[in-house]
Amino acid sequence: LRIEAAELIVARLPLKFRFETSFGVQTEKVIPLLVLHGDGLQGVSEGTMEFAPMYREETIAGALNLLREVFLPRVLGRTFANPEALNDALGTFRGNRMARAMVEMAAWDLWARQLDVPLGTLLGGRRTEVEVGVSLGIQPDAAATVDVVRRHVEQGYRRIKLKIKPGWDVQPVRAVREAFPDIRLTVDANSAYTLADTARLRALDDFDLTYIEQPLAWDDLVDHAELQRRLRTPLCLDESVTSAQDARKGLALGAGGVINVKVARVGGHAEARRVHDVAQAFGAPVWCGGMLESGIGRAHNIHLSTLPNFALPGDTSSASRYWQTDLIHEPLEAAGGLMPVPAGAGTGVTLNREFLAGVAELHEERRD
Ligand code: OSB
Ligand code: MG
Repeated sequence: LRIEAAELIVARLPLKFRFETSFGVQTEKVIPLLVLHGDGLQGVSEGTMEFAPMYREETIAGALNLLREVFLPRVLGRTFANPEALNDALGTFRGNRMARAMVEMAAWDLWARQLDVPLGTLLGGRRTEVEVGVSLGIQPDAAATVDVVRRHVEQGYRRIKLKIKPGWDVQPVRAVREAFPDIRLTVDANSAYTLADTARLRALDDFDLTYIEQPLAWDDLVDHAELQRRLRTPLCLDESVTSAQDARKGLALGAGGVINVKVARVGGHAEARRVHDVAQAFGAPVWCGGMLESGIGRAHNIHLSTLPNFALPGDTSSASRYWQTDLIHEPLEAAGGLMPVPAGAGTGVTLNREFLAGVAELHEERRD
């Protein structure tokens, strides 16, 4: 695995929908990409940190700085036995897992292309399609919520996840549950509650939710364990699991019964697989989350989701929901709630360089 050169790209794309969560409203996406070159092939990854530190603490500006000054100099011009050996070269650094994951994930794509196998197969997955659901932002009212749920249920999505926040929780959930008694329904609070809201959260126990995602603080496991003792509905950890060790501690404490695995949040594919394995040992299902990725990140997510303990539908819905034009050539479209795994080596998708040139606000090449 020889790393000869790297391209750092930042693109800006308008979202097709207004995405409101407990931490704000999003109408466009700033998308950092990393392309690693070696032996005539390219591996590509997408950064999932955001412009501002709203979901976790990482930012795009911080990631670009670390990639230029610290991470890329550690790998450029070097040869590694495999992506895990490459990741070891970054392993002494603390935190900043999303920034490190950009290097690791591009290396996995490049390595799988060199071996001429699909990335999912290389990770140990066997599926050719994966089950998907959708994550729906906060809507203006209950009627609009039921409407947007109906549209996505009709498209075949296998799980509906509603974003909630204090003051917008029981009401939309009740409306949706009454309209759709049998769908697999979940909620995601993105850390908007505290233990003082226990009564409010306990009211959600009445709606047969598959799980309540990240109700409490983004860096907490202990209060989640206390809350879980007070609720029947399983909690699903998202923000507060950044590693397999976090997963072990969270599950051992009883902080939840489900984990949302986001590859970049935990530092890349190898760590994501370890989170998957730890959860499996605890008998806890995992599912693959999303960060409104372009086709590059989406393809990585789909490949990871081919592992066996991805036992619940992920957030990796059709690319056409998000973008008028995606950054890749291949369509990533689900049908009947199943997303086909892109065929071919690596992620199986390729950058649309011509379109990218028109939406890139930064494009630089780095060499050793
Ligand atoms: O909490 O899962 C989340 C998007 C951005 C940041 C955090 C989250 C999300 C989503 C969207 O829920 C999932 C997707 O459609 O990619
Ligand atoms: Mg979440």
